[in-house]
Amino acid sequence: MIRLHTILTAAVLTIHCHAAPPRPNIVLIYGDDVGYGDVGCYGAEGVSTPHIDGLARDGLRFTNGYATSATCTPSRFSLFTGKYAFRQTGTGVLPGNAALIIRPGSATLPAVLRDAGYTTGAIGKWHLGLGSEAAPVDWNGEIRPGPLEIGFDYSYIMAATGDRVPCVYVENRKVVNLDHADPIRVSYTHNFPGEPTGITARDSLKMDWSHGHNDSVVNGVGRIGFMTGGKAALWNDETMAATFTGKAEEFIESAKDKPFFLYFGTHGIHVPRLPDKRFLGKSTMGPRGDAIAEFDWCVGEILNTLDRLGLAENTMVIVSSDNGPVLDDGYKDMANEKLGEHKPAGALRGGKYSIFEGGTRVPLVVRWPGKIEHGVSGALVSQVDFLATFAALTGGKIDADDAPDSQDMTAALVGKSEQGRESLVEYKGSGNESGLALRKGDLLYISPGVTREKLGPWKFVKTPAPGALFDLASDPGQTQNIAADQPEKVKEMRRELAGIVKKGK
Ligand code: NG6
Ligand code: CA
Repeated sequence: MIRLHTILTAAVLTIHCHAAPPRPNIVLIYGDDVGYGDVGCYGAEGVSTPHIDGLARDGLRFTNGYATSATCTPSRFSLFTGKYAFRQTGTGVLPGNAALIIRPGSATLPAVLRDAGYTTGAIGKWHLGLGSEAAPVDWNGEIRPGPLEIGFDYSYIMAATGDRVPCVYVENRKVVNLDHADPIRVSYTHNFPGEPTGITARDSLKMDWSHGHNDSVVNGVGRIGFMTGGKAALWNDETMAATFTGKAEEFIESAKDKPFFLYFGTHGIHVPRLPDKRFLGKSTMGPRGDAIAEFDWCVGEILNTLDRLGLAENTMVIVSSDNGPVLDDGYKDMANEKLGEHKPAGALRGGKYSIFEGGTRVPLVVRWPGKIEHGVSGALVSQVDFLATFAALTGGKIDADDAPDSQDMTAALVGKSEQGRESLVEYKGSGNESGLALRKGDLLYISPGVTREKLGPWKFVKTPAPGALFDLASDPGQTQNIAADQPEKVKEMRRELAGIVKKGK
């Protein structure tokens, strides 16, 4: 009798286990401007990234993983909405006082996971706007709509970028450490009386600017845009990585009893590159390389936290980036001069802002112990797929109209298949429909237009009609435009790209 009971219990348990396998926590560590060649396991020189390399060793490293766009805002827009950013105007690089560009209540990545029972957190870089056109943000009041209105349970963010005002952290709907006797005001058109700028106070700057970045001075650094007030709330660039990482760890700790999703958008390695003093000299490349070392430290801290809490086994950790690399992006931080042998985009042509491969092909490393195959995968995957993929992994629901460009890439992401997407669209990220490319298999078609190449000083390159064609298998550096040899292929891919663009209309 006892034996039978034991067997029955075991059988029930087995059935139960099959019916509801534990759903993984998902931690997405999203670097800023980290190029395809910027981490050790992708060939970096002059800096080591042991934590990301370890993650790749224990997981899967993708050689054809893509951000959707070559700048931040459109890439994050696509990541959260499952929609290519060229489908919506106004998704180019946003100022720090822009309105939220994602519709509250829509089926976003965090909303779908939250509805599936996940606790969702957004820590770090936001850059998707806050407030609405009708009710612009008052930084001294309740800041909404924002992350909490598009599906996050908790947020601790910077509004835009490290080089844009307002230079304060926003926790849920409030500026952190705000003294109401010293209200914050922000403008992208005019300075406030008596406030120094990067031009008037240039001699006092701790890091000089090379282009732009000469409006308000915060923490000794010229920024884009003007602000006044909020002195007690101003951030410190040097402690930003530790601040965000600490908040990410607190979130994991508080959310650990239910499945959770953490979007951790690091500021590293965007400008201004002012890593904590512990990282100075950790690379041979000056601030840009030291910021890579700091970014790797952030990854290590998150992995340690998962280990400490016994969560590593059932957590899918993803490390990637929002767009390709850039050297001098407006501050004199010696990024060009101290580069040495390091190739920020690896063998790829172009980088941030460019329609060439270096703009959107980025590091993508995924670890989920025991659940995914180890190694290197050449499957073609895009971050626009995370919504459909994570929905499939977690039992989240999306309707046919939601996330129109997102495909379920679970099999590719866990290494069960080398078969990723058949094709994907790459985008310069200019906020309109110009600067698109279609990758299909190993072929890449680039539409006519002008784009940047080189990592600086930039060179502008024109692609004449009917566009350029490259074979990325034999020519990853895109040195040979084979459009003239394959006019039929060009026509076919041009037509296909036009069809994808039209699909959303
Ligand atoms: C550019 C800024 C650059 C960076 C970029 C956005 C100037 C001269 N350049 O306009 O420094 O902030 O916008 O970067 O102002 S992103 O990674 O957020 O897309
Ligand atoms: Ca970026």
